[in-house]
Amino acid sequence: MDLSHIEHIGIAVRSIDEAKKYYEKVLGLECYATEEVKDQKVKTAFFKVGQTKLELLEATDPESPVAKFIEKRGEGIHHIAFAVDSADEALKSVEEKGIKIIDKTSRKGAEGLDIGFLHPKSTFGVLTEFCSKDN
Ligand code: CMX
Repeated sequence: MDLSHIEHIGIAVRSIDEAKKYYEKVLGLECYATEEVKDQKVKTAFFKVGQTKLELLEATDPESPVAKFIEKRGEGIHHIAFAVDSADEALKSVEEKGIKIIDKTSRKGAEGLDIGFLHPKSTFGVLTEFCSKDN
């Protein structure tokens, strides 16, 4: 498995419209895409800083993982996503090493990437995602 870079950092917010003002007007970043990921019950907004993206996440349903996260911990960093050659192979590889995974196989995430999550209880408290482009 080779992690090439941090693909994005996911940030849970109550309102993308509100949070966007900070990223755009204070930090001077540009929101280059917004997308709803129905499967994950979230709306997303993307910014680029170098080759790393920031992904703002707003829940679209009270049962969304992001809604539960905000209820428990408040707004803030929700997950870190690593770019890999194959999310499926990376998930398999860490599971073989005893890490608890959330997704046995990858699913489709924002920007058409194949994504899969590792459980934060197995990764020192950091919800971790692998992302890869369709092979
Ligand atoms: N980072 C770190 N710890 C987290 C966490 C996060 N993002 N979300 C939950 N936890 C912690 C909880 O605080 C809890 O800890 P304690 O037991 O110490 O209180 C523990 O994990 C288990 O939490 P839980 O409430 O029992 O379980 P949840 O129902 O909240 O589920 C998780 C947690 C990670 C399994 C679930 O959020 C999940 O499957 N996440 C993956 C999918 C996802 O997050 N999608 C949204 C982003 C989609 C995208 O980027 O497109």
